[in-house]
Amino acid sequence: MTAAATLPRTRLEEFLAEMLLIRRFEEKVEERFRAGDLAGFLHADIGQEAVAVGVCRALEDGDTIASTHRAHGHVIAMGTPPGEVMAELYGKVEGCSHGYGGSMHLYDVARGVLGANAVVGGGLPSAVGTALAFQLRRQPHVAVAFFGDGATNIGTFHESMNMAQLWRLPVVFVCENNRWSESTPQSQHQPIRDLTQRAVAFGMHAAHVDGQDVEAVHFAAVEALEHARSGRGPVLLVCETERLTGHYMGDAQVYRDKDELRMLRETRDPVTLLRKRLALDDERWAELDAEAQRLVDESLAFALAGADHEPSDALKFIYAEERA
Ligand SMILES: Cc1ncc(C[n+]2csc(CCOP(=O)(O)OP(=O)(O)O)c2C)c(N)n1
Ligand SMILES: [Mg+2]
Repeated sequence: MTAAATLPRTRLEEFLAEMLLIRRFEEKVEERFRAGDLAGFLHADIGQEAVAVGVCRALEDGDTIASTHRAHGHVIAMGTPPGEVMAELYGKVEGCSHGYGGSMHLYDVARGVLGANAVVGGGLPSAVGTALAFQLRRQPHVAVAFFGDGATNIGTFHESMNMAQLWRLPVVFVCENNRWSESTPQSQHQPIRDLTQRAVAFGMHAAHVDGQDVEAVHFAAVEALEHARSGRGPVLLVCETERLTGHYMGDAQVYRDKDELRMLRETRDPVTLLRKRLALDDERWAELDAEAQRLVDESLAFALAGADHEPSDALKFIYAEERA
């Protein structure tokens, strides 16, 4: 990337529209959760939208992602219709995982979404396996794994990094460093702050980017993907980001400094930062916001009109052997 590289304004407006869609989607999910419609644990990616959009918009056809428990934004950024994601949260047949998965098990294989993962670090080995398949089949694709700072403490992270570098697999490991693992701050769960240091042990190429700047994320992702695609091996891309909400919906965040959180919301919100940078007037902003809201309302209507499973469907897709 050259220092002067910039994206055209129209492209940045597209990115803003997509980040806004994810933001409004998450807010609607939270509203429906609080109303008692949605069960289980739901993790919003409010504050991390620029990572999802900046990276996913850099992918090419045939590239794949493996996601985490905080997956809604990644999947929407991959092009899965928001209605199919919402329907999945409602357990409907029309959901992207046909209602069998829910929030932490979103799949859309046709669009390259090879699964969200409730198990922290679960997506990394899956991305490495996908990349090995690409390499063996001589396909020019790259597998991306998203994960958080907490996941870099997990065995599968180190095993995946090791094997990917050893075999020079086309993988980009995207760390969303929000400096929290549930209610545990980074200072209490890992001894280093610069997570690119994790790559040193494997001799892996690493890069570092401000995860609140969607353009910077995008250029860093383009560069990392090109590195991996051209056979030069995997890349660890660390995005410094902010979790501007609770770990899960309903988390009162009693463990968090309220003034700091307020300050982060005022200064590090990726949607506001891009809106300011584009100097959008109120009218244009209102237009973009109304469109995002319309798509979210439509997604909810789609989910609510969806079909519930029959009780007998519970036995579908079970691969256990039946013995007489
Ligand atoms: C193997 C495993 N250990 C613990 C958990 C419980 N858990 C769920 S999310 C989470 C925090 C993960 O932090 P991070 O990877 O930084 O992601 P973030 O939530 O910040 O996006 C933990 C510990 C889990 N789901 N899986
Ligand atoms: Mg984290």
